[in-house]
Amino acid sequence: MSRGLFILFEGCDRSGKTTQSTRLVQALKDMGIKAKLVKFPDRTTAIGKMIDGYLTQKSQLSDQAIHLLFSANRWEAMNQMRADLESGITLVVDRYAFSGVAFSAAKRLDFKWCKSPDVGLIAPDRVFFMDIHPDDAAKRDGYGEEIYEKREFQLDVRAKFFSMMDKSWAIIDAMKDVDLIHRQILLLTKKALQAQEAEPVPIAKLWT
Ligand code: FDM
Repeated sequence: MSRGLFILFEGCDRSGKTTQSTRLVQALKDMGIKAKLVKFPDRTTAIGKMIDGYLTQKSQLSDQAIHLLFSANRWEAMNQMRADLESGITLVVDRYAFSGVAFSAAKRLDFKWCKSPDVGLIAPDRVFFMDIHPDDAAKRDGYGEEIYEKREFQLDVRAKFFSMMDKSWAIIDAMKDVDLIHRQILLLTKKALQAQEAEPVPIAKLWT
């Protein structure tokens, strides 16, 4: 049995990552493919609860401390993610280490320092970058509720994402129709699954 794929959604706030990742999991399941949604930060764990307190501005933490908590929140999920991938489950992940680096580096923390705690995490096989200009994102429902939802900051975050892209990334125009985006992403995912079937690639490590 071949392993599952690690499909990642990244992007700025309110770009539709959650909508599209949820729809992708459902579509894969409908096709009989084992799939699971994973979301970072995972606010349900003890570390996740500390992150939630910070994001909703109930508690304060230094930039370095919150950065390391976000990373720890990924590391605590690694054993389960590896087990799932090895048992043939495709993981559809909503945000990951690229968000970690983009947001902290936009706060002017050193780029290399930001990457280091996430070195060695499981690497995604395919990344969908939901691209939206922060001015368009700001018009969407609920924008501005959390600490990072400010225009200049989001512009900087977007630039940081662009600086980390490689050939495993696809830039998705998040202003397009939701169904259209879904079909585009499903097609790209099917291609990735077929490629993995034809020529299996082992699970890789991030930034090594
Ligand atoms: N965020 C998310 C970070 O700053 N670092 C990280 O490592 C991750 C995973 O947390 F503003 C930020 C990005 C976003 C906020 O994310 C919460 P969601 O997707 O809105 O829950």
